[in-house]
Amino acid sequence: MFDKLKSALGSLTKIATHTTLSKEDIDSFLWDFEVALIESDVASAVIESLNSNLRKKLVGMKIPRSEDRERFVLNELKAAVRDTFANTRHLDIIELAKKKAAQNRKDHLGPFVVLFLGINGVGKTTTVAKFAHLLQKNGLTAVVAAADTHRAGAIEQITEHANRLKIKPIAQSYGSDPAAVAKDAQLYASAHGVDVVIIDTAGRIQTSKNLMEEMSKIVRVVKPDLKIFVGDSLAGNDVLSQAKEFLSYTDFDAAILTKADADVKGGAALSVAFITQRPILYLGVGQEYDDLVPFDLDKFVESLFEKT
Ligand SMILES: Nc1nc2c(ncn2[C@@H]2O[C@H](COP(=O)(O)OP(=O)(O)OP(=O)(O)O)[C@@H](O)[C@H]2O)c(=O)[nH]1
Ligand SMILES: [Mg+2]
Repeated sequence: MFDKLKSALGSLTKIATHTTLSKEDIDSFLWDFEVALIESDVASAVIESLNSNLRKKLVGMKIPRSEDRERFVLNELKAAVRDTFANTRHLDIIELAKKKAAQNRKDHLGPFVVLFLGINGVGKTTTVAKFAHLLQKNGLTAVVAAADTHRAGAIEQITEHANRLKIKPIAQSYGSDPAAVAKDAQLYASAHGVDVVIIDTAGRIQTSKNLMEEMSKIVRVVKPDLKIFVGDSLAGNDVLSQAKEFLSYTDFDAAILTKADADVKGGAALSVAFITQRPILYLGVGQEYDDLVPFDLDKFVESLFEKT
């Protein structure tokens, strides 16, 4: 991942031999940096903003004599990239679920409700199943709501996952109101002391606007504790327009990017985090239930600058 970026970095550390970084020093590096980011599928809006942040921060910067030049420049660069994501707050979803479950056991406040959103085929249903499995590994109980009542086979697909995971699927028939299915699941979980409700939703109905309105309705009816956008790492710039649209209709809290096992470039995570200023919680890295790994932005930024 980001091999080009690592070589671009070499061009900066080599030129940083004087005490003050000049515009020329920075320009030659930023050109390489930009090419590396483009080749890594980072969105152009993200690249422009990153570059302008870096330029503002680095031009005219004095390198203290006592400092190791390369280390100094590297640290400033990392800080500038990290600043770009300053509003992306850290979110420990398992901790949140555990807290609500503990409260629920005491005060019967109802289950922790997590809504999954995203367009068709990105991996929502698979991620719902992986997430249920993760909750189980953390000692939490869950039900899944089959709130994709549109696509043929969707109810059977989530039911099959639920059966394999030994959790209860809450389903109605095709064509029924997804918000009602989600509400049903919430009531079932409340009545049976289940910790978490996970809602699987449709990815396509007649129009994108219909889909967004359907999602907004589910949000109004069940008031989820957490709304998670699911995007496909391989979708390039499309994932950004999807993220923006879902953000404006549902104001989701966080994102999960799937198919990162095939995403060698790594730009999607950077772009989605930047554009939405929402944390990336996990990456899907395969089709097995355990193939959901935490995403750590700090570590990711570090990895951009690792030397090969
Ligand atoms: N390699 C890989 N494949 C994945 C991953 N996540 C999902 N898939 C595959 O992507 C395909 C679509 O996954 P689904 O979970 O059905 O996607 P969806 O978003 O629910 O699709 P709709 O129900 O049509 O909206 C399936 O073949 C999954 O096995 C992942 O992290 N890595
Ligand atoms: Mg699905």
